[in-house]
Amino acid sequence: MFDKILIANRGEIALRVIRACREMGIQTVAVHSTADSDAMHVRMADESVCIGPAPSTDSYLSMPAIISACEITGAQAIHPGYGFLSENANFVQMLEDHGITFIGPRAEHIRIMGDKITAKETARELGIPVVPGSAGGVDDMAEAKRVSAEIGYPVIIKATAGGGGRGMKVAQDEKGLEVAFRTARAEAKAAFGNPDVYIEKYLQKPRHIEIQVFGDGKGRAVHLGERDCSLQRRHQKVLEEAPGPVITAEERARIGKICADAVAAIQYAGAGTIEFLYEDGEFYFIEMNTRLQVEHPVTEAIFGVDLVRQQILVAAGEEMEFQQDDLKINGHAIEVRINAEKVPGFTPSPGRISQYHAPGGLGVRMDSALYDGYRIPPFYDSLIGKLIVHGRDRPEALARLSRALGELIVDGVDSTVPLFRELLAEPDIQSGDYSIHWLERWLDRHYG
Ligand code: MV4
Repeated sequence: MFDKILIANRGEIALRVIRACREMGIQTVAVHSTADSDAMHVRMADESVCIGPAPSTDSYLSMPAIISACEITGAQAIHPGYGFLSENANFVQMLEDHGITFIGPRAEHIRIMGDKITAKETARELGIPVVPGSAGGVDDMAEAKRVSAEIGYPVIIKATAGGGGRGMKVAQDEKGLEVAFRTARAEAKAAFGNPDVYIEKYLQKPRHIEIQVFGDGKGRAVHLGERDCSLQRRHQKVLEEAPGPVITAEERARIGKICADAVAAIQYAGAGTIEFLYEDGEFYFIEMNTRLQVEHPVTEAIFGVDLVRQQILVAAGEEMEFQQDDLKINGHAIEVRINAEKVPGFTPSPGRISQYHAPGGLGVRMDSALYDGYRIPPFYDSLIGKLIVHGRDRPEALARLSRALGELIVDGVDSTVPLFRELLAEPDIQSGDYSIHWLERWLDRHYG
């Protein structure tokens, strides 16, 4: 096992990793920018290294600075958290050259899943159901029309280099396709330096369901059910829950086994998420994320596992501590993302936290790096906390969420806390009747 791990991240996820390390008796190294000298992850780690100025390109994204910090402190492994360098195949390769262990999958798997066409092609070959669409890229209008007529309108045009919803265009008919295809390619070239696009059948009212998988890197893998992440705004998730309110035990077992078998077949190492659109009882692969996700705690809550601990074990060449048969769902969990943002525009609201009080009690987990008097710097993501509740069933989780939101105090900046109090009053949220479009429509109706 490692003696010392460097955490190449900040905020709540850095704390999350430090906590797992501490329970395993592993020393921790925090890295930070000059803007984060007073950050909680720096205080909580055993050691810290300043790796550069405030902009993340010069600090949290600086591979030489992070590798130097490893060499200076003698850290043997790096946990990347999410975002930043967590899905950078070149970084993983560079670490290998320096004899540092990356706590995550192999560079090859990150690279495959980073290209959306290769990812979809690989998923299809591994037996994962995919959205009907073009076989690979589509580079001229005639082919775009042929493919679209074959799969039937409406269709969606996506950038190969895109992801996270950037560079997508919907076409209702052949007339619309002409404009959509041209703009999609132009925008993809401008945004990603790569004009390649592919075409899929457009699903009109799906849910976003993602399957948590975990592999030991030697051909054994399990699934840990699904999360429903349909409540989102502009591709930013707002609330996530597990299990999905509309997924049956049979559906879970079936798609879960497909995903676990697929990642076992490629000897995938560590945590991964296979994202699907779900409509009319069918799952359609869209992407795979080769990292620990922001919303992993809802899965941890219902399965009673520590995913970060398992990531560290597997990276050190040890066995994960469960098999598929050990993994039984207990109750229901919901996470809400607390962002320092002003609703309804979701404009960032950095500044000084004049008062912070975390909720507690049975079934409540608050993952946050906030403290009284902390100054939220304006340079990074606006996520300042995640409130995760767990109950015996969905109604109990909802009641607990409402109770915990009542206890939570985040003063001094605008936040998404009041939004959640409003959302909980909505019958569709109480019943679980929402699709990927629900929140944007609700925001339009309430604030539009
Ligand atoms: C789609 C789709 C409908 N049909 N693909 C958006 C992000 C990217 N990961 C995939 N996305 C979508 N792909 C087909 N064939 C609708 C979306 C989509 C979406 C997906 C998940 C969560 C929120 C979303 C919001 C708008 C559109």
